[in-house]
Amino acid sequence: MTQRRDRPTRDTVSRREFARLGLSGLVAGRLSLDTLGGADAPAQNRRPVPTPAQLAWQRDELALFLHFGVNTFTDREWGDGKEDPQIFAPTALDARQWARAAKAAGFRMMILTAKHHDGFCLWPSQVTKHTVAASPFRGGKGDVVREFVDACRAEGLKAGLYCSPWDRNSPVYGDSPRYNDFFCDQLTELLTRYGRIDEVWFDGANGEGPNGRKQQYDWPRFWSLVRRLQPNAVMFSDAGPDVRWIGNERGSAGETNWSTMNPDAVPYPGADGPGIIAALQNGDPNGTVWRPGETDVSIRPGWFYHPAEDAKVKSGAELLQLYLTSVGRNSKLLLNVPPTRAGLLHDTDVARLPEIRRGVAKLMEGGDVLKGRKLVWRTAADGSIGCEVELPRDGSVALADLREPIEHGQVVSQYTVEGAPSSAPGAWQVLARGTTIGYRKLDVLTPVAVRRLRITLRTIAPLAQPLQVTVYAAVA
Ligand code: FUL
Repeated sequence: MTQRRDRPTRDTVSRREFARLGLSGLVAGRLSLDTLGGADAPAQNRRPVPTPAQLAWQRDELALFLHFGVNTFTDREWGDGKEDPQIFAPTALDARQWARAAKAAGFRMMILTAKHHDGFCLWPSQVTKHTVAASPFRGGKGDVVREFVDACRAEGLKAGLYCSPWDRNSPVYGDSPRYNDFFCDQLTELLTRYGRIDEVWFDGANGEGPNGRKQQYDWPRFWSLVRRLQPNAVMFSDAGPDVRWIGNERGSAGETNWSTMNPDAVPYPGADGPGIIAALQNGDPNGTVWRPGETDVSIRPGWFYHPAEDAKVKSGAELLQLYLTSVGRNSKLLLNVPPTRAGLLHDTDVARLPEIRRGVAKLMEGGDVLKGRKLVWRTAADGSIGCEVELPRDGSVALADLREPIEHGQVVSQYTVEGAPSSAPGAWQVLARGTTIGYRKLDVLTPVAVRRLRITLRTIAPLAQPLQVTVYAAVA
């Protein structure tokens, strides 16, 4: 998520000590970031489970990411903070167009870069002049965050905000306590002016300020503030606390993807070191907190709009693949579609978005071969759990959709889907196999004619409720 991963020094305190310190702003650099675990550490012998907000976040499956700001007008990916606000001049900005495109394609939330690393604020912040109020947009009276949130509400979408802690414009960046105050003031504006916000998105980029000093972020303070101002929002970062980065920007969650995490594995956003990416990709079956992975990827090569990339928008087939490697691997897809200089989503991108749903529907068009069947699960002597079903006729199957009852936690560590034809009932052939399932595991199946299906699982703790299994027939 970030290219700047230097490790600030830090000390740790216990969870109890943090609770005692409460929301104090005086604790910069003193707290371990795992003290704010999203779903709190489970009672002994109980595995972590999602909070209602984490569960809703996961079930939404698709969110649209919008990178928009001065970079849109300079054709850059990272601004240096010296941009003249006058360059921010979208001519036809229409946030409803963004929201309509998202909604029509099945997206449930949009997340806007209210502030990127260049420090330019898309809302009229009172704590800096480097904002939309100093731009020609709507005669200096505009507020892109307001228009964005209003558009979300009008289309029934949830709203999320990205506020970059790295700020290359702020004169106090690097003067750690002062910048932390400044950043909290900005968060307070964003989280009190616009009604309900469902996700707050933090990247971990961390540079030096004009004083030559590296900024020490007070993450516990930021997170406490967000929790207090928007208790229903999930917070995203490399280190959660509610939702973790999936470890790459290619759109690919780990094939093994536990929603539980060991919070020490990624102690703060932007942490670097051996094992961090693997921990983000795979989670940890023995993790003490529920911290599912979010997969962020752009529909174009860059995060911001660049005219030169108009012919490089991902194809429908590529977008379907992203869905399968994110949602289909127990993650959530946060797909970036950057507004143009006009302030609109590009026609090509808008036309591609519905391809995700179309592609999924096509994989499912043969219908569920198990529809109306009650699966009977048996535990074998070796501890595995299995079920076997006879289908009405021979035919090949296209897709398996397996789901664990994650409101009770995640426990499946291995599974196999096998099929056998009526001509050779004992000749089981593997159609798909994998490790974790979680919220949802989607597998495109080996296309062979089968009459019987067998599903076998291994779990690391008892399943609270049976697995939900849907297997779609292939269409000839
Ligand atoms: C990263 C940033 O550096 C990129 O510019 C982009 O915003 C990406 C989603 O997160 O940390």
